[in-house]
Amino acid sequence: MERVRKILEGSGPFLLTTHINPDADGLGCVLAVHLFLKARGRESYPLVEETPPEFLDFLHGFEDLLLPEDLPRSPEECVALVFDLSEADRLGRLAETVLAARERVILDHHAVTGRPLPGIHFRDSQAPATAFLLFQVLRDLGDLSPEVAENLYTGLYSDTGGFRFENTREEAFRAAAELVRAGARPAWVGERLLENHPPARFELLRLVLERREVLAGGQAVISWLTLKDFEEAGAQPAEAEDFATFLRSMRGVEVSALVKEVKPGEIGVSLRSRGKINVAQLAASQGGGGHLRAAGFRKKEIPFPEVLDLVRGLLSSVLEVGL
Ligand SMILES: [Mn+2]
Repeated sequence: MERVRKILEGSGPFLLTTHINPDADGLGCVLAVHLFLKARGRESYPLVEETPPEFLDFLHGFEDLLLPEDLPRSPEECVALVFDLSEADRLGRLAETVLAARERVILDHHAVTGRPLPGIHFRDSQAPATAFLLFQVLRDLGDLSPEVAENLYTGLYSDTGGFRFENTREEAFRAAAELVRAGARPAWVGERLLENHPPARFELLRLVLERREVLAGGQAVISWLTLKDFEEAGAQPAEAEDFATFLRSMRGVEVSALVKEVKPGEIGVSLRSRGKINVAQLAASQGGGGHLRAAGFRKKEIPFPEVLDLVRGLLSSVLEVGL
C-alpha cells in the first residue's frame, strides 16, 4: 500500500482504467483517483474501451472519460493505474495502451483466474470491493473531497449488493461511514443505481418473465433473450446483465440461468446460485468461469435452441446429482 501511495505522489502523467464492460466499482475507482489527482494539479487521463456506460453517468468526473485514441500523451510517458482487473484479457482493446505504459500498478480484489497483467499488483481477495482498498490508500494522503468519497461509496455499495452479500463485514460499514462523513450521499447513490433504468429494460424484463421456464421441480429457472429482442427494445445486451440474479430470487430456486445472444453467432450464459450448487464449476465445465454464486460461459457458432437445451440439461443434471 505504501508503494501505491508513493506512486500516486509521483509526477505522472497518469492513465487510469478498469476492465471491459466497466461496473460501478471499477469506474468508481478510476474516477475517484482521477479527481484526486486532478485536484492536486497532476495530469490524469481516465480511459474506457468504448462509450462509457450510461447507467454510471452520475459518477463525478464521468465527462472526463476518454477513449484510448483520444489520449493526448503517448502511453510510454504514463504511469498506468488499473482497477478491479483480475486478468490481462479483460482489458480488451485497452491492452495495447496499458502495456505500453512506463509503469503499471494493479489494485484489485478478485482471485486471479487467467493470465495476470504484468505490473505491480496489490490484491486482497478478502476485500469487499476495489473501492474499499483504494479508500485505504487515499485516506492517508489527505482529506477526501465529497466527490471522491461518493465515487468510492458507489463502488463499495455496488460490489456488496447494497451491503447484503457475504463480502459485507464490519469493515465495509466502517469504510462506508467514513465515506458518508466525507460527503457521500447514500440515498442519492442508491436511487441512481437502482431506480434509474431506461424504459427499454422493462420491455426486456417482460420477455424474460414471459419466457421463464421452471425446471427440476422448481429448483431451477431459465429464460432467454435474442439479438432481435435487444434491437426491438432498443437496448444493449449489457442492459440485461442482472436479470439472472432477479430470476434467482424466486422462492425455492437454487440455480437460475439467462441465455442471451450477445453478438451474431455468440451466446452468453449467465448462471446464478444460492450457494448449494457451485456455478463456477458448472461454467468451467463449459469453458467459462466466475464465482461460486455467479458465473458464466459463452458459446460460439452453436444454434440458440441447442444452447438452451444444453443449459436445461446442465441445470437438471446438477440438481439431480447434487442433491
Ligand atoms: Mn469489484
